[in-house]
Amino acid sequence: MLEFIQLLKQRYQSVLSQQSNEARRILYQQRIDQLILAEAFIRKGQLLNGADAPPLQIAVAGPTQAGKSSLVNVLLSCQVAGVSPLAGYTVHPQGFCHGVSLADCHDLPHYFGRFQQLQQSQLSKERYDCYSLTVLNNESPHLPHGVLWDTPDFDSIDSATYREGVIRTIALADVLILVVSKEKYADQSVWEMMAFLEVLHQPVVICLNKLTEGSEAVLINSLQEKWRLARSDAFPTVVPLFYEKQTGAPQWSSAYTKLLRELTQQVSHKKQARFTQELLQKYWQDWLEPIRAEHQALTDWQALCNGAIQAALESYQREFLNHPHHYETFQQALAELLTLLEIPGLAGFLAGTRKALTWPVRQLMKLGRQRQPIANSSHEVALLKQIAEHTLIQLVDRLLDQAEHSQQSQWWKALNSVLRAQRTVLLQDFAEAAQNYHIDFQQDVEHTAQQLYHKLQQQPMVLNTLRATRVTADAAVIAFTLHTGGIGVQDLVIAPAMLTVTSMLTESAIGSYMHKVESELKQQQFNTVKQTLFIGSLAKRLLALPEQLSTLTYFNISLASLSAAEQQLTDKRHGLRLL
Ligand SMILES: Nc1nc2c(ncn2[C@@H]2O[C@H](COP(=O)(O)OP(=O)(O)OP(=O)(O)O)[C@@H](O)[C@H]2O)c(=O)[nH]1
Ligand SMILES: [Mg+2]
Repeated sequence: MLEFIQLLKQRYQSVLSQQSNEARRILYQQRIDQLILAEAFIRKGQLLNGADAPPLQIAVAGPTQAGKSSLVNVLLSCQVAGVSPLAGYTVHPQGFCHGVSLADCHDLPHYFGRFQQLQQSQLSKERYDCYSLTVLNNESPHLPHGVLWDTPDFDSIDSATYREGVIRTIALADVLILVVSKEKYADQSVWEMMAFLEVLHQPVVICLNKLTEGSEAVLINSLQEKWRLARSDAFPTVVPLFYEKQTGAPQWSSAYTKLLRELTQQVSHKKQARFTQELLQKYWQDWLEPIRAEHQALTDWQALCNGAIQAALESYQREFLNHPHHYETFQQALAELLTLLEIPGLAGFLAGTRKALTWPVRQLMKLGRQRQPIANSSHEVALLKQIAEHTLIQLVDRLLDQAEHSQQSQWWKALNSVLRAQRTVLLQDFAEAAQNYHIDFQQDVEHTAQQLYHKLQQQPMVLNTLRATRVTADAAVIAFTLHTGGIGVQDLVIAPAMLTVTSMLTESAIGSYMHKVESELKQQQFNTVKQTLFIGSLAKRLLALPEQLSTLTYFNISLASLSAAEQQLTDKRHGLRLL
């Protein structure tokens, strides 16, 4: 699950960097924050399940200039956190070990992941993904032993750049101290953050800083109201901190000395796994919204491709297989048949042109038999190429339609660019495949001719009539010329001699057998064209186009990895263990 959340976060970050729609940018930024929180909370669960539990963690958080660092110093009873009147002064999480050693915190680097642990003095504004841990030797009366974290603000303009550190530190905390000043307590950013953190179920203390004597009652009431609007858990203890002119720092009243110690008694990690599960479930559907939309777009694309391929096959049937003038393949089989018949007088015919008198006619036919010119002149190959071109034109239309009307308009636009870029290569490959198919299919044509020849041998009457007819010899010459490239396949279809021979055969005793082999040949041809060309070449390439979409712009998370993660989430028994 952790890996899946990290993958999701990383994809959101790269998609965000390319996103220009402002509303989407805001939404995606929120989701990245949620994912950072989820990732951190899962890591906290791992930390708690480790061999030795980490010491108590308390985080001080709040808007800029609220006095967070000042309060950290007060609670620790020493000046260790940097305080400044410059907004956004603290930019790294800084942990201070009170009564605990660095060795006690040895698991924290694992928790912080890519954040590097440095000495406080090494922290620099050049790099935000760092934190420091400083061991203190003094004992403060206000704090139990543990790590107290000063955190960067979450509301200044720059805070977006170091927000991850804030979220990671807050998710680690067993207790959260929210510091707000009287100027800042009503800010929307504060209450959005408090609402966002409710899923962590942490005990919270609110420190209301920079107060003037007597103003606290009204402000606390107002705070309560804001809390109630933002969260559904009980309103926490509010510690009023008065503005101290002489020290320039907040005063922690002795009345609250025991507060934090008491609060830490409430800390329980028993429900960590359940809370993590709740957190994931709360956001899951939102996080996956663009991924599901992409999957939907992919499904829509598959449907478009299948529809286009279906239409292409229908037009192949209509324009070729079932077209009385265009269908040439069976005629070719008949031409092949003629080369198998030993036709008296044919040699004489050829002698004039070929000086091959001594050769048996069948040998001569073999010599002339070439498949390439047939494919080149084939009306079928030309038609297949046209159908492929038309299919792509139709698909581009549908893509543009989707780009205009679908919610995933960017996805469709990008797919359209990929298709445009690939169009020529796709068509070239298809044309090559069509040519190869046509050449290979000559074998089936020859096989049909053989079938007819054997049938004729059983019908000596028909065979003899054929051999004795002058028109058969004419047709045989035409068939021969076809192989030498002298005529094209289409010429063959309309050649009168061929037409006559065809009618003779159709009306003969083998007429019904001819119909049978013709329809078998057609069926075989349809299946071959469908499988090798439209499915094996065109559809396969078209369906693979979305893989070429840039992962910078798209999530590209597979259905399989999404399903595996969902399985973990819903399968409670294993899910909790995996967390
Ligand atoms: N006089 C007075 N000044 C205070 C008090 N608390 C904080 N300040 C001043 O407020 C300013 C900001 O205090 P910080 O503690 O640095 O505030 P912060 O919340 O850590 O601010 P960032 O790190 O910038 O987010 C400093 O100039 C402090 O001296 C207070 O109780 N009294
Ligand atoms: Mg600070």
